[in-house]
Amino acid sequence: MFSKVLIANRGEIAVRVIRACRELGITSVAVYSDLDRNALHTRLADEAYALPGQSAAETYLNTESILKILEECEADAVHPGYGFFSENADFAREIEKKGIKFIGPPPESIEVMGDKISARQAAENVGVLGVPGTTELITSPEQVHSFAETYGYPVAIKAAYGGGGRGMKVVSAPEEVESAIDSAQRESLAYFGRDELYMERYLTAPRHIEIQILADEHGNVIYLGDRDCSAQRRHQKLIEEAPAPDIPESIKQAMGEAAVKVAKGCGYTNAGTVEFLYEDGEFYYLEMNTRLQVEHPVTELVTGIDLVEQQLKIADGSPLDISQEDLEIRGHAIEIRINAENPAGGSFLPSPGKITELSPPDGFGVRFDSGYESGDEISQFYDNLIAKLVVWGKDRVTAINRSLRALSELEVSGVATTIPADIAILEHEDFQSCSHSTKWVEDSLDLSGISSEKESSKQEDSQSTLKKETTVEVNGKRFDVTMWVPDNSGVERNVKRRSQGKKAASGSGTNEVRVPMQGTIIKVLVEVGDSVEIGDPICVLEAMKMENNILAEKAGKIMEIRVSSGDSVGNGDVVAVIE
Ligand code: MV4
Repeated sequence: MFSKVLIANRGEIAVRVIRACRELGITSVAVYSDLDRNALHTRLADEAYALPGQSAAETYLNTESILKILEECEADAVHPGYGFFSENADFAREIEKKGIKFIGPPPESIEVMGDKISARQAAENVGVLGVPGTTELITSPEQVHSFAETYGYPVAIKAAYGGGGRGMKVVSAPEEVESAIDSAQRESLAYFGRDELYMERYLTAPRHIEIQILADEHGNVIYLGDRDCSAQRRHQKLIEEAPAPDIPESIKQAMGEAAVKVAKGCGYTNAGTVEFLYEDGEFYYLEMNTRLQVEHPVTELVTGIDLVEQQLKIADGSPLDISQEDLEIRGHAIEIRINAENPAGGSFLPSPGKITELSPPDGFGVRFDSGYESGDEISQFYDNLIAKLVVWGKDRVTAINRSLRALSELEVSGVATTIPADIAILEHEDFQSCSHSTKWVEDSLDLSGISSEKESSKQEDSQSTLKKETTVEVNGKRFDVTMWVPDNSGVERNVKRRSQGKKAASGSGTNEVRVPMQGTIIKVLVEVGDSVEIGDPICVLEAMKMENNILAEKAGKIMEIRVSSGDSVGNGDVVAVIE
């Protein structure tokens, strides 16, 4: 086995590989940019070397810097993680020229799959078919017109060197073709430096199913079941699961066998993923990803196989120690991506900044792969994936409920996150009944009611607490209540609410007095202009057959009252504003 592995990556995937190395007794070497000098992966690795600079191009995408470190540290292999150099044939060649093992497929396989036309051809050569389409370059609009006469509209015009949906245009009528070709070419040239195009019939509501494969360097290839990654927006996946639910076993087996054929056909080795679209009982080959994927843990949880350990063993020349017949899929796994993005209104705006508090969930069936800890900074320069919550359950319903339970324990403060969108998906009846597709989050999921403010941590804004005594009435019975409330008069305080799905209005609370649950206002106890102290009752909310006093969370003057007696209010609604 290798004695030292350099991990040419950062964040949670670098951490994932470092952990696997440690378990196998391999010395791990991290590389880190200026911004990552104290990052989790830098701290966890046995050795760490600086990549001077900030941007990805200056650091994690700087071949020269990485090659220099390789000479210095004397690693015998490089794990590229995902993104960055993971699917770069030139980088793999540079590494291997130095006699260092690239933990991934041969450069030739990366090249075949990197060009989507040759990838389509490679699959066709072994009898695996994509969506009806062409492997010839589009040179004129007439080609698209005549293709559409046979197969009908819509037609997808795709960039041969595209990725992540870039350079793909969908046309629904002949008059749209010319300008779609132009814009697909422009986009592809801008992003990938090449502008070759091809086309396929466009499927309007497919599911995205992918097959994990492992191939050793002795000709053995197996598939490790399937994953469904249909819950995505703008080609960024939000939630993935294994096995893909509600697909006939015969189809899954056929997809698995097709994936193995494709891998064998291109001389593939190491871990890889073959992507398919599934619609109306048919599946179609889409492309092959020649790297370890973000969502690999869901496959690990249902197969019990450590994919990074397998990658290291395969790269070291070992034959596969698992056979297709021995492989068993057990239970159901769900991965929830926690990105530093604000999903409010479906916008998913990046929310870089300092994570003031990160408190991971725990318990049976819960795994938390994080690239960060409390106090770490999410930089605008890199991918904003904070962590992946990966949950196992005996079946899909258990896994969904466990995911929601774990999300209710998870606390992230300081940056906005995708958590409210993740909850909205998991709680949605379409997701639960598997009637979603790759278009569903963007076209059908209503994210207008959700918000994810940059919450600040409790420790930071509650320097001290005040003991307050008051009385409340519950069901007509009087109780004395003692409260310890934050003594932060004048300091902005954020109210944190967890696990409230669509209504996760984790408000920038501060001046706003909000109700914690749905109900009816039965009495308003203050008037505009009144001065209130922390803990003073503002109004009485009747909810779940009980009367609840809604209290002021800061001292000040009542500036606004937004409700009156008899009003119905929802979870998180503002009843008054204090200044
Ligand atoms: C398609 C398609 C429908 N029909 N091709 C998007 C990214 C690129 N890698 C391939 N993509 C698609 N190709 C045909 N012929 C729909 C998509 C697609 C998609 C695919 C997988 C996961 C999410 C997606 C979201 C939108 C569109």
